[in-house]
Amino acid sequence: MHNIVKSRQLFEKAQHYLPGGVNSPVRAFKAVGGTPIFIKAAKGPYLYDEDGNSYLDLINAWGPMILGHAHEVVTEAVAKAIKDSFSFGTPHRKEVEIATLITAMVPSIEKVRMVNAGTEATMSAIRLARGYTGKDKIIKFEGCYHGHSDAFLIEAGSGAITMGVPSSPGVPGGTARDTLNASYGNLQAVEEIIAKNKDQIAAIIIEPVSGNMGCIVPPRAFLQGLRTICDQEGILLIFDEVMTGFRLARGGAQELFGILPDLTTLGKIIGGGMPVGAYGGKKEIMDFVSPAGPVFQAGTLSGNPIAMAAGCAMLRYLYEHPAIYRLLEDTTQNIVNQFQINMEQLELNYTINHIGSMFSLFFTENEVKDFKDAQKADKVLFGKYFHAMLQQGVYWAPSQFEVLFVSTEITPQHADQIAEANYKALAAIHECLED
Ligand code: KE4
Repeated sequence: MHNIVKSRQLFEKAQHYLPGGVNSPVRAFKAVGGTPIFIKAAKGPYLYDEDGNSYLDLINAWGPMILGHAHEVVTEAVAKAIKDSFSFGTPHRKEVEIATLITAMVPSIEKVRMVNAGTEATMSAIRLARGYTGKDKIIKFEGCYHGHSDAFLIEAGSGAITMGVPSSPGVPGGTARDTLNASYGNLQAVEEIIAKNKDQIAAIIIEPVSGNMGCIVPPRAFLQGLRTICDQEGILLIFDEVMTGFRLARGGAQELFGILPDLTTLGKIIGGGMPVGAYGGKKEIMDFVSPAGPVFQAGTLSGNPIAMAAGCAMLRYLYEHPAIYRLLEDTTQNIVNQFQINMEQLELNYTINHIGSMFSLFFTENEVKDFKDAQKADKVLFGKYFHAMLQQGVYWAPSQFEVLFVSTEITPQHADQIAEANYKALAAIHECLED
């Protein structure tokens, strides 16, 4: 067991002042048990904790750190911007620069509004869709996560017509009525919901590749089917690319699949690690947003100069170095290939889903195509695996229902280290480590 005394002390104190000792639930290790590790610094592919342990990072701050930690392109841009103060509350040139980059990179975005988090982006995109169409209901998919605004904290009710029910106290029943749930990948379910709610649906929102029930890549035909049905029914198609944006390609999943949504929500990578989100799409829709149009949305720190400096540096680098996406894909394929070899040697057959630099190892031998499949994974075994990897210096996501993100700083040597840790962890939790 590596020494985590300082993390334990800090967590003990944190729980007196912060709910659960954290500022975002998944960080508390509830799904895997044990004490969350307090990270002190990070550089390249490594996290360094308060007790001097180092870890190869496969979370990368839940996606943003695609270039690894403290990449000089981003740190230098922030260091320069800080000299000019932190926030003006006025228009400034970097807002124009980042908007120009986003519209150049994301195929469907003609105009964009900068906000401060993915949640703010999706919440605003839904309000815009409702304002633009004059309709109230939305369709989301079980297992997809779009941030914590009320409209999304709704799970499929037991009712056959998938009437939503709040998945958190504090979400009013009235809100739940307007959120309908379908299962991921099931176009027929969407068609049935639309038929039962004719001319009442403003938008369908989806993670075009799921990352929040683990990695699930839907058939392209499913996404194309959503595009077609939205065109037929006057429904706006919203791709929530907070995770996949700038991650799967410069233009995200919509570039990879060649399917254009009406609105796109963005986050994570867009801020280079700083608090930034955005929503954007066709001009005629985005011009409904205040002050150009009647749909109100605002934010004191939206377009903050320091965050824009980080985001501009990150996006400009990705725009100018498209070859990194092939590098990320090759690194991820290398890791997945070695994991498969490990499982063959250990006579295990767990499911790995991956695309680009996103992957998940599900502790189930079934294929994982939707949330119900993902829920069949053995979460206890996952928890043991998580800690076995942590002990070997690999920081895995502390939940079976998360995805791993590979950064450009993971070299073939690091991939070998991760694969070796994976072998030992699988062997240990199955107690079949050869002598
Ligand atoms: P934020 O408000 O956390 O910036 O973004 C919400 C969000 C929206 N849409 C998608 C597809 C997302 O993945 C997220 C946030 N993702 C989680 C990871 N599962 C963030 C980690 C956390 O909640 O601490």
